[in-house]
Amino acid sequence: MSKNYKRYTVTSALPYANGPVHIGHLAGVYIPADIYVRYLRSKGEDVKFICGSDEHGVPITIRAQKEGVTPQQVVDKYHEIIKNSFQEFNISFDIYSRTSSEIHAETAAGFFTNLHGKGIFEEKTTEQYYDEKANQFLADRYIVGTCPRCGNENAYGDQCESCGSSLNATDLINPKSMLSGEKPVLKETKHWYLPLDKYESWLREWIIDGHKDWKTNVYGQCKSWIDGGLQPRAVTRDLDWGVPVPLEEAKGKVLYVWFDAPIGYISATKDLTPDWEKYWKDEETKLVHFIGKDNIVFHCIIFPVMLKAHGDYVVPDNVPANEFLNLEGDKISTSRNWAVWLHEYLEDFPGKADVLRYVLAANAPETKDNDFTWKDFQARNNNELLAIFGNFINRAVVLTHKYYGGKVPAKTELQPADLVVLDELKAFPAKIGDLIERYRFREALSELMNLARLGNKYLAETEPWKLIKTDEDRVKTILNIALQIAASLTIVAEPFLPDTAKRLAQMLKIKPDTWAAAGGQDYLVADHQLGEAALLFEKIEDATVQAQVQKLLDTKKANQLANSTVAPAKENITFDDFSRMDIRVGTILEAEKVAKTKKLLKLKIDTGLDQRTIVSGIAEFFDPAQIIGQQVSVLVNLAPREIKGIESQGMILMAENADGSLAFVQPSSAVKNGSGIS
Ligand code: B3M
Ligand code: ZN
Repeated sequence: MSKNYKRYTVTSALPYANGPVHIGHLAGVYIPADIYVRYLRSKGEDVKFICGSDEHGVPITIRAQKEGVTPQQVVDKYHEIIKNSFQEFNISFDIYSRTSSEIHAETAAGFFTNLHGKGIFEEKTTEQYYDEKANQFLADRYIVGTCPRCGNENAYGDQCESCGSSLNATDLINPKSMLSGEKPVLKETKHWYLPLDKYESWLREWIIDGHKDWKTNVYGQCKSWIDGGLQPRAVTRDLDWGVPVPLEEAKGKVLYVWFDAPIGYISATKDLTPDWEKYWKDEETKLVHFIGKDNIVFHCIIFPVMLKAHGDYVVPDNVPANEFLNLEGDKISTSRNWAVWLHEYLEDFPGKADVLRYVLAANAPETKDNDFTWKDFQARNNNELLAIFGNFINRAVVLTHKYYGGKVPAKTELQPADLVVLDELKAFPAKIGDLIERYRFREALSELMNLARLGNKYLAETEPWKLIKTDEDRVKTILNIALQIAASLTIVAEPFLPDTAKRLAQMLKIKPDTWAAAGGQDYLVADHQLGEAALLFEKIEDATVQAQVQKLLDTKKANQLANSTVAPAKENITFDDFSRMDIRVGTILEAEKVAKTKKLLKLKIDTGLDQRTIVSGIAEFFDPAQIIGQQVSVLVNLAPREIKGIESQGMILMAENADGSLAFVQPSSAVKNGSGIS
């Protein structure tokens, strides 16, 4: 189904403005989209690259409530942070808009009105949970209760994060409102539904028969949704944050965030240009959505059904969704702070946006989930960007300065080896471009590196630094050809490494040219004066990446502390059971480590009754010298036990922190040794 298109509308998922963006976002969505768009522009195509913040939905209101601010304040804050991060990584949107804007509210409401006028929606009254104290219906995320599958007491109304089951709020045992803590009641409410089921045969024809070209992960998910039987979906919600439903009888209701967010692509285009309609309504426009795999159903089924129902719009030609990127073997998580945040990366690696772009594109989770590790980051910088790309450019430019004052020497007679290299050079742009057009960005990037490798190898094999004494004509040809490769790199590297391409072009003193110029053997004319040689990449040291790994280890530790649960209560005992324990206050008189053990201290304690020896597993947390003189609580009538050959006569009571560290249980002011504890 390849069509001849005249223009492109490329969208990338609108990030929720409830937190900053991290490497997972970049690798999965924004870098692939940016590579694609920069390539199209370089080809001279008419393309609009659309994005913006998704500012509605429950995640935003929950964050607002947690921070004690309004939803608008939350989105204002994160919209700016996200927008800046994208700018710093050179994601070249034509517009970065937002869904809390006026133009969006109008567009989304207008879209709803259009479908409503056509009689598309089904209206249904159902029972939903309602918080009588807070006087509002509860979104699924606002209800917690016990998961009927696994017993987790903190499952949400839509999902249990413990066992991963997706739930209905009414499945929860002991549901509680997160607003008031009260038990919610069921109450009738009316909503508007998009009848996906009525579009099944169209979807089958359009996707199952018509889009076998889509990525297998995308096609497979669509097929399983369609085969599983589509249900009408409510497109309205009882919430006060969102685009109001434009109907008199729907006062207090808003459009469901997944109804309004994709319309955000349209309103952002309107925000960009008065000429927006041709980017959405003309059959010669190719619409492509870049998203992560969790958004497939919305972009391949629900939004296309909306567009189809409206009737004036084109539907996507492709939705090249990616899988997920993990971080050092664990799922990236905003709530657990398990992420490399873009704004933090640039604080630690100023000027190195391209390095991260490179590593993330090389590792993009195109066909399966992938892992980002700092070690790989370092290796790719040092062994690929620096050793291959940077080294090649540096050699070519430095030698030209050394032998020819930085002027491009003219080619002389070409030898067979030169012709092979020039042929290869010529073939690269089409090879790279073809991979980009098929959304195979990793392979495209590795072909780009192969072009740098070609140059590196050519110089290594021809050794102009040796020939300069014997065969100057050869040296001229060799450097000329090497510089032609370097010049082509300014073009074909640009979609992947825009900063680097720019710096390289400055070094070669050439203006950025179009894709068609790449591969040419006379792109740089003889006598053209180059600029000064400069290093494109620098080595990343072990200590630098170790510091990043340490940062993650600290996060992990903090999470363990925060998540470690308090041990469940033990069975009840009688007062008699308790009073059989004889607990006294004593003072530590002596303390020493027990030889050949890590954890044990041998203590001499004055219990008021006697002086006795107690062996205690506290050596990891206390320095023997520091604890002498401290008062402690001692269970004195515990039967003596032999520990490492020492008779231990009783036990010291300790409080254990969540991380396993220990503290003495002691009276808040000094008391007489032997005082009873009861
Ligand atoms: N904000 C979900 C997400 O960030 C959602 C995407 C909207 S795209 C129209 O994963
Ligand atoms: Zn569960």
